Amino acid sequence: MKLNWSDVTPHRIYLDRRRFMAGSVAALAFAGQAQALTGRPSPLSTDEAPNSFEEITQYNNFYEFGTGKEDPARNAGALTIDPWAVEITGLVDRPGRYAVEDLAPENALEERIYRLRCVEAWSMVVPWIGVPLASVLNRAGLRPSAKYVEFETLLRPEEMPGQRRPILDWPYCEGLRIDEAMHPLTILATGLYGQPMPRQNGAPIRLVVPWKYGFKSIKSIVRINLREDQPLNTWQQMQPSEYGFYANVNPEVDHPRWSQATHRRIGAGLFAGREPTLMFNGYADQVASLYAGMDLRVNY
Ligand SMILES: Nc1nc2c(c(=O)[nH]1)N[C@H]1C(S)=C(S)[C@@H](COP(=O)(O)O)O[C@H]1N2
Ligand SMILES: [Mo]
Repeated sequence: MKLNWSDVTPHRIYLDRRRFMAGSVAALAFAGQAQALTGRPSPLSTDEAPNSFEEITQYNNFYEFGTGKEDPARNAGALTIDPWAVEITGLVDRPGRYAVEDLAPENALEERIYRLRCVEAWSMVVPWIGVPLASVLNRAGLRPSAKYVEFETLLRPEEMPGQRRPILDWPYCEGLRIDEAMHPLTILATGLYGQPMPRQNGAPIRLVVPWKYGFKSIKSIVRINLREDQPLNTWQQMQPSEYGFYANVNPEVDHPRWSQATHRRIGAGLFAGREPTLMFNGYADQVASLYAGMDLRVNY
């Protein structure tokens, strides 16, 4: 297979950057903007080559900014992300409004290079920067009665043109079972590729759950609510026969309208073959035990 320059460059530059990351001058030069955000490397990262910054920021799903893959990059620029507060409510000892820096302080940031598999059967590898969601929930004082966590995206139709139309039941909501939320792979991300989170990717703070279909990884979060009963997530509410609460990546359980056995890797080239989809998106060793004894055809 012939690689061309644009195929190999992003990753090479990226590896070089990682090598020289200690010098923030290199980081600044790379980021090409005033602010750099670094996270220490994590053993939970994949060693697969990340997609390019262009791919990750130009091909997005963020229906608040439109349903086309290029709409978020085109329309998200107007979103006000400073000031921003995340409200933590429900079954915690310390409810309140928290600043993003309180939830994800710079000295706690980690880099997590994860596979991302969309339910639409495409995938990428993204070098996120963030903190374990568990660290945030622990600091908020999770109560034993909290069995589920619910997340909500900002509701602001003035700045989110997609919200002016009833495409989904706004605001976008998601949820996790507490053991999923506390799993070390689950993070709140505030950046990627060594810089603050681009708006089209869910600035200033979004969830990343790498073993689940991408729609679980809710963007631009303003509320985290701890509750006893299972929340209804937006896509399940829209189309319950097609999208469930769990949404674990599973090549053996097809979407009613397409196969989930394989996917297209973004950036792999027009003529690249499809890749086989792995159980739990390749994270089975770490997460399969969460679902022991559950029928994953019923709990899709
Ligand atoms: N608020 C919100 N979060 C969202 C979405 C959305 O439309 N709105 N799309 C989801 C889907 S379907 C995917 S695949 C991922 C895409 O994340 P990315 O654009 O950073 O790759 O975001 C998820 N989070
Ligand atoms: Mo998705």
